[in-house]
Amino acid sequence: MEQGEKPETGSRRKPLLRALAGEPMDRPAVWLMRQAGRYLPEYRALRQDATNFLDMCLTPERAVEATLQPIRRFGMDGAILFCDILVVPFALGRSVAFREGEGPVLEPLRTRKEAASLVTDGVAERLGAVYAAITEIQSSLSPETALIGFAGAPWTVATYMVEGGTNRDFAAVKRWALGDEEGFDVLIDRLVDATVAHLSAQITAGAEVVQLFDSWAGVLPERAFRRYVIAPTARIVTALKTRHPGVPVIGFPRGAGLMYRAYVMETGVSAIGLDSAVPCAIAQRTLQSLVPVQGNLDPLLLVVGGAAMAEAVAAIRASFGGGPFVFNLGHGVLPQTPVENVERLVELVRCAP
Ligand code: 1CP
Repeated sequence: MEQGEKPETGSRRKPLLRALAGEPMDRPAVWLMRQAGRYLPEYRALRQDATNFLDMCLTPERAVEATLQPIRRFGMDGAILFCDILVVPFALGRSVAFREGEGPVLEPLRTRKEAASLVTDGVAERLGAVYAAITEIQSSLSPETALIGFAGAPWTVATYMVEGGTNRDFAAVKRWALGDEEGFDVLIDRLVDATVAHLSAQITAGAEVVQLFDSWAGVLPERAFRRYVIAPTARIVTALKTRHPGVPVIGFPRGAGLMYRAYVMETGVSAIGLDSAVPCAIAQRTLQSLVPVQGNLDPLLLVVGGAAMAEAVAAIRASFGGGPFVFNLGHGVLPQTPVENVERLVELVRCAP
């Protein structure tokens, strides 16, 4: 049996794995992007003890605890590893810091020469603490809960590396990507190799599903979307499926709009994460007919709660409930989210339709 493949079949398998395998379900499997984090008081307490955020990701006992906190409270079907997409630039030797209130700060990478000097050998060795956490999490989860590993997709990670942090106009990275395709390909190629190594090591350590977060896929025009989102994702998916057949890869090209269908057809992802702007009826016809879909409650509806949230949950379930489906948000849980709304959401998703 290949690493990561599970011997259980049919109804004995974990609900999340069954949904991702396309099995019909009485109720959808559910987990939430950013289900660990500042909206949880126990996370804020844990975070206070850590010197910095990266240290939290790279200290197995803290990463294990942060991963398990939302599972203890809400019992989701998926536990997502507590880590960050920016551990990959860190493992490539770039400086990465997280400043309070400011977000991530990286040393900007702006030239082909610098991209060519990135060393991808040894990435997985440098992130050994992450895989140690995975093995420990796997041993603490109930037999019903699946462990989700993840990485940022090359384009999204490149935006942080080139801009030097969060920058909502993407001027530097788009200028490079659109104006010097061959030079920018050098950076993307390095990130493809590093991402395959990182995800493959996560699967070997015990991740049963992996998700590629392409949070900024939506800012590219079509030609660049094909070159920097679809093509690198296809290479990562092919490499992972060769090494770990049977381990589902969820693609999340946030904001991809009309490019969602090409992304699904051309990357080979096993399932597709939908952002909240994707109309459910259209996605049901054009995407769920191809692969299982995951999403897509607006995170602000989880902040609002009450009848507005309940109605939106019912509408999403009505659209997707008849096919392969994993309930999630359209993006991450927001820090101002009331904990009781998350409890209520999980109940609503699990009640009879
Ligand atoms: O002090 C803190 O607690 C830092 C806040 C925080 C947290 C809780 C950051 C900094 N990262 C994380 C954890 C994290 N990041 C997870 C954990 C698992 C879970 O989902 O519960 C995951 C999956 C991520 C992924 C991530 N990091 C993405 C992709 C998803 C998305 O939200 O678009 C991105 C873009 C990042 C970069 C990042 N990490 C942290 C910040 C503040 C940012 C910048 C976000 C931005 O530019 O808006």
